Amino acid sequence: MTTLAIDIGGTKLAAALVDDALNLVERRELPTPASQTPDELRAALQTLVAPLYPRADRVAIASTGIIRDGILLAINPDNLGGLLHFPLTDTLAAITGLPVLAVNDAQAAAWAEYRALGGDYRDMVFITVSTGVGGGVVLDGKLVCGCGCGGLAGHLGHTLADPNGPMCGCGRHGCVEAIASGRGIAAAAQGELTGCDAKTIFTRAGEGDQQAALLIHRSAQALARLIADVKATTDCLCVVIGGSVGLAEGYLAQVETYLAQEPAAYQVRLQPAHYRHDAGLLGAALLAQGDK
Ligand code: ADP
Ligand code: BMX
Ligand code: ZN
Repeated sequence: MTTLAIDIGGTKLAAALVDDALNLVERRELPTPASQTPDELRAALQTLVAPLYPRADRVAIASTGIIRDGILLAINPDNLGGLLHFPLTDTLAAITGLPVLAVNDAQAAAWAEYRALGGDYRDMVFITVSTGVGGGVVLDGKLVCGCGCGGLAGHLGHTLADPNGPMCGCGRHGCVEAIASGRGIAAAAQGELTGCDAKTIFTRAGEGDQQAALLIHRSAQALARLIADVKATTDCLCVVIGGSVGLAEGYLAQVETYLAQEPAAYQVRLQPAHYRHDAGLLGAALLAQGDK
């Protein structure tokens, strides 16, 4: 069977065809539109999948947001141009005429990354540092998705980093996401970095810009503290980091340095996502294959 896998992030949309052996072909990307109404996202998804879906048997979506009954509900609508609610599975079913499965992006990526560990661990946690900060938790070999009514399980980006920190788009002050995410890094930029996105801030840091370097350190420190909390909560032996900020050159090493400053009980093995930027696509495809 061929799966049309789709990854909906706050910055980019990706899609590819995935076969049963998890080979990924014809990967396409488009920017995520920023609009409070669903029409632009629907149109972008249509454009993205049009060349692919005629060769697919089913659709598997890894999407930012809480996925409840096939509907995307943003906990942080700022990550989606203010869009709060999107009928995700119905939209893709209408476009493709195929059966559709949708799960949270970080949960999907967590599953692919857990499988990639090859049975060495019973418990692991995946964290994406991207437009936002997302999380997926695997405990005792099972992906934690919540009770089915809430869908909030694993939303680690909305745990507290600093009660006096910046307002998060979810309505809470000082979430990890408000500080560590790509948007959080960009939002704190001042002076000549005002208006730069996180990618540009990483480039400037590489060129020796002190403010840019501090913004990245602040993100890495918040992430390390979150990881220590994750260790205390789950006692997992491995935390896998993904997302374009998480995978940016030098970032994981900074997180490791900050984590090493925590007491011994909070130390945990950190590694970059095996599937790099495709973890969400492949995790959704695996879940659609019935792997769980
Ligand atoms: P999404 O959130 O849509 O899944 P990404 O994982 O690419 O997408 O994360 C987007 C965020 O990562 C943006 O804030 C962007 O500025 C930042 N980013 C993209 N590429 C890089 C890079 N090479 N280095 C550092 N940050 C990056
Ligand atoms: C936000 C939240 C999570 C998501 C995470 C990473 C929304 C729209 N998204 O915390 O569900 O997993 O961002 O998403 O509320 P990404 O867009 O950075 O990949
Ligand atoms: Zn929040």
